[in-house]
Amino acid sequence: FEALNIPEHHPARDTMDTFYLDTPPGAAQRLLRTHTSPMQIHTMEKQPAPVRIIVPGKVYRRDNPDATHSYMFHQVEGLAVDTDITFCEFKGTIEYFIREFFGPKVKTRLRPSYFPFTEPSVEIDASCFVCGGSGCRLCKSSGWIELFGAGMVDPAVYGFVNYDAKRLSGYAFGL
Ligand code: 2NM
Repeated sequence: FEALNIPEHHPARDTMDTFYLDTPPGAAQRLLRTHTSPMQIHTMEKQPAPVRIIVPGKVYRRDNPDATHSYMFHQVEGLAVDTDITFCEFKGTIEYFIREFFGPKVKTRLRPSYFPFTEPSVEIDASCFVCGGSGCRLCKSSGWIELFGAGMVDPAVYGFVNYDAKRLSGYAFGL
C-alpha cells in the first residue's frame, strides 16, 4: 500500500474491501492482495530499469457474491518503465493490443480517471463486441465495455522503489 502511494487512511485499505488475516498481537499485519500491483513493486525493488512485465494473478476483495462478483477473481496487470516512454506510446500500445485481440472493427476510447499510483490516469473502453456499439444487455445499452484501468506511473511510486523519477517514465495497466 505504501509503495503504491495508497496512504494509511485511504479507503482502499479499508476492511470493507480487504481481507485481513488474524495475526498474533505485535506481529506484522497480513492480508490478501486486492490487486496484483505488489508484484510490480517487488519487481522494481529487485531489478533496475528498464522493466517490461505482464502479471497475471488471483486477487481478493470483500464482495457479495453474485453472477458477476466473487471474493476471488483474476487480474492481468502490466508495467513498462524506461528512459523514453510517453503517454503517446502507452496509448498506441494498448490500442494495438485491443485491435489484435478483438479485431480491426473495434473502436476504443479513453476516459479520465483516478488511481493513487498513476498520473494521469484513464479508463479504456472498447466498443461492445456483442452488439458492435449499438447497445445491448451486455454493455447495458451504452455500446462500450470497460477493459482497462491504466495510466503513467506516478513519480511518487518511483521514490518508494528507489528509481530515478527524473530519468524514468512508464505506464501501468490493469485488466
Ligand atoms: C491498474 C490501473 C492503473 C498499476 C500501477 C502499478 C505500479 F506498481 F507500477 F505502480 N502497477 N499496476 C495500475 C495502474 C493498475 O489496475 C486497474
